[in-house]
Amino acid sequence: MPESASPVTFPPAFLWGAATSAYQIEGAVREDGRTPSIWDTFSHTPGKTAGGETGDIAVDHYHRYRDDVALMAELGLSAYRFSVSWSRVQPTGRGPAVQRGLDFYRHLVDELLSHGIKPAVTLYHWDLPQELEDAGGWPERDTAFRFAEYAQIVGEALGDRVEQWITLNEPWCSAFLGYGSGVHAPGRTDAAASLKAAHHLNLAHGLGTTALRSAMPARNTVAVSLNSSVVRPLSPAPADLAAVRRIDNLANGVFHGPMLHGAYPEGLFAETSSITDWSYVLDGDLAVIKQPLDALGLNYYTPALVSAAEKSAEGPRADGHGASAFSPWPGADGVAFHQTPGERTEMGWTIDPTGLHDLIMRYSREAPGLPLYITENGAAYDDKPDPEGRVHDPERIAYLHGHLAAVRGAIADGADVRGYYLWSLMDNFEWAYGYDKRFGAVYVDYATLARTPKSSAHWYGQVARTGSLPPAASAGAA
Ligand code: PNW
Repeated sequence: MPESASPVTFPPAFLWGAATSAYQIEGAVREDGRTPSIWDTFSHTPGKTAGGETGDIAVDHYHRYRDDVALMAELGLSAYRFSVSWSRVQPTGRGPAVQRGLDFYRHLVDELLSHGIKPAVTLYHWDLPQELEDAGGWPERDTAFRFAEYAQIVGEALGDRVEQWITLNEPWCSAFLGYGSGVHAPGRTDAAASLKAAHHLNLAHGLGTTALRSAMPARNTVAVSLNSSVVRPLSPAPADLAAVRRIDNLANGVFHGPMLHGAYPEGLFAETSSITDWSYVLDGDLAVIKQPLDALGLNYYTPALVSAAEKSAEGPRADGHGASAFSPWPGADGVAFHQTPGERTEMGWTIDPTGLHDLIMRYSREAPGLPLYITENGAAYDDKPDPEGRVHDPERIAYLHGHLAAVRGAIADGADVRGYYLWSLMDNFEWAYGYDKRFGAVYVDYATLARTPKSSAHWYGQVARTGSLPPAASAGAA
């Protein structure tokens, strides 16, 4: 066998997981005391999601979690990342916890552990209790303190059996898609509010990390999952490099700056001074936000390609973040987004595994010594069962193969990557896109809610069981 065809082996303790989030899979939105989150309200508002679709039923994981865990075990996964629905646990976003809400997650965790699957809990994957939004939402400082209280409650309830904790998932999406471009809940389009939200999400991460640590055994680990962008210049011209720096501040530095270094990135305040004066960054906040972390989660799908522009085009922006006349990039009107050349997935996102390698190496330098996890990576395709009911998705296998090879390459280059969570375990509610975009390794028939592992699920399970990547040539054939 030629050298290039030999399998690529991963470190023995490497975690092979899949990821989901509460609102995207659970359904059962009115059961056991749960109250609406901003995503219930948003998805029930006409015109906000494709076809008016909602997470009311989603894939009914709330009632099918036992079967779903059995399926994960059958496939051979060693880890599972899921999120807790805040309004299931604290219906008003404050005050005492609802025991039945906590029980669901306790049962889920016990089921995972009994199958030898390591749970990783995300506390916040975008579903703010509606009552807290009504009180001002993330632009309101108090929301960060409410999050810390919620973190304490969940930490106390599950800290004896869950070791891996993630405070926030992709705060960039919460702040800038939720309050800036408005394509995500709560659908506000207010640039100043989006920056205020970003600061209070940072504060929530810091306060939440401290609360978790006080509530749990010291052996547990706390991390955050960032959808840190790989931002590339259209040309090496100084103006394009300046555009990269500007977007890098708004995509990455605005979160990792305070969280990892205790400071907002240089230039950010000046670049956004026409929008906000940042007076809500109070003395002591940055020390609260910069908590020692045990790991960093990186979510990666596609890189961004930018250049300097006279003035950004009117109307919907072609930067891959959904159609909105409002930008999710406050103060960056002088930046144009371009389509990265190459093959794309069903989301229109260009497939570029070198971006994942670059992202890992960047954070290896940004946070030396901090273990990294790829907490999301995956692709949407227009999967359809064949006449025998089997679902063949060679494109997804090729995508996963390329990105896992990039992870392995980064490890060879010295990065400390400890695990990989495929997005997603199964097809689910893809936010504003509804059920149209299928990210799952497992196919869901939305008429019956039956689950069928796609060929990529079998392929990935084999990788997980063996801890090694087969030659690329066999990828499509699995
Ligand atoms: C992430 N963007 O969402 C989320 O964490 C998942 O819940 C989601 O299903 C998955 O990726 C696929 O979309 C993102 O516009 C949504 O840059 C939008 C963007 C990035 C991530």
